[in-house]
Amino acid sequence: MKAKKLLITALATGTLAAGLAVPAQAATLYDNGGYSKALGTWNDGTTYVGDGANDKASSISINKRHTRLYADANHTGPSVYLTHDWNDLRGLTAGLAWWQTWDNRISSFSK
Ligand SMILES: [Ca+2]
Repeated sequence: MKAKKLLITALATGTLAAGLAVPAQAATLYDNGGYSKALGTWNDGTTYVGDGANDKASSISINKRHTRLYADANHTGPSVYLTHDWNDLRGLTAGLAWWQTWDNRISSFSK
């Protein structure tokens, strides 16, 4: 009886869904900054985001899952480990040469 009450409480507050439902998808890419014009959503093991999204992302949301981004397909090339969303990838330079940014550069993801 007590367990049932806890379950109902959890459902009512949304904590059960948040605690158990691990998102299947890791990252959503957007063509523009500010999470505008979604290109698609991909999971952690994506080896290539496809021609429609390759080298186009200007902002990214990672659904609270840490994600490594790669400049090239198949998890190759320069990479950066993200721990939070970025609303303007022009401001992210880690892992690249000093004159480069992650704007219009992402090609694949891993965990
Ligand atoms: Ca873009």
